[in-house]
Amino acid sequence: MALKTLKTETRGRVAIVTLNRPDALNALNSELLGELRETLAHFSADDKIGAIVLTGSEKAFAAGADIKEMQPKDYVSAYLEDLFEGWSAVSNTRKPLIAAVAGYALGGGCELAMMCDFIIAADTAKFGQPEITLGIIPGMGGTQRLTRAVGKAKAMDLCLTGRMMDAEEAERSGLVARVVPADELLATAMKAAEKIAGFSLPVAMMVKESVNRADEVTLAEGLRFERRLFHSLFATEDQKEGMGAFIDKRKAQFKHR
Ligand code: CO8
Repeated sequence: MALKTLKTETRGRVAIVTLNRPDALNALNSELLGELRETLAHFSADDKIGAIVLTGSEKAFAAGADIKEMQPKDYVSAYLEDLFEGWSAVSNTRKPLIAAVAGYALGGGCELAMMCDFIIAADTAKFGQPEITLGIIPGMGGTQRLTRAVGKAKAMDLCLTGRMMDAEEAERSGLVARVVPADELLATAMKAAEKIAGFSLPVAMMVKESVNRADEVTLAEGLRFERRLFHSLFATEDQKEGMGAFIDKRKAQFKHR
């Protein structure tokens, strides 16, 4: 497929997907959504890929939903097309997905980063939910995922004032997993992705599924879910191999990669 709004590349078992609308600071329009959905579906189905890195440019991961595309919409069309529902394809991606964020991650850009499994930020990153300044509220999880990530006080502060927070504050608040110098961003994200992609793929996918459950269910339900997945892994060759390799003092060669 010829892509207009994204660039893709594979390095070993890692796919790198780069948002590529430089003239609009990677604003997220429907064309980009279509291409991203197709790209994620493609890499999800590719046995040779074990992890995906989603990134943008030095200046912007993404400066939000495309305001120019959104501005003329009316209530009925937004409701009928279930505007932005299509983005749930990102959070429904089952393979590990890392956001590597430099520059602006605003509105839908911040929400897109939060749909990934974790965020590695450059020290230049700026996160925010400025929708209130446009007369709307976040529409792709900003009031929900951000609140779970940073707590009510900071989520209210960011969503009500529309201010941006820098990478250091984002790490301190629990929104991002690590902050690195901008020129080390992609290498750091790649290293993490390569590490993940070297493990057993079904195990990494179960980790993801189980951690995500923590946001959705009670502690008792979550613990039960985790234990059932845990038990199921004793039916796999990768559990025998992983534990056998430890005992033999050698590197594990997982079959299901
Ligand atoms: N939509 C469309 N175009 C944009 C967007 C955007 N979100 N952001 C930047 N651009 C365009 C600008 O219009 C400009 O285009 P042009 O050169 O044709 O005038 C170009 O990108 C460069 O931008 P600036 O000149 O403004 O660059 P600055 O460096 O001066 O400023 C900022 C950078 C501060 C990031 C500024 O561009 C800005 O404030 N952008 C808008 C940020 C924003 O409000 N984002 C929230 C959008 S609403 C939203 O995301 C709702 C989420 C709902 C779900 C989303 C699902 C995807």
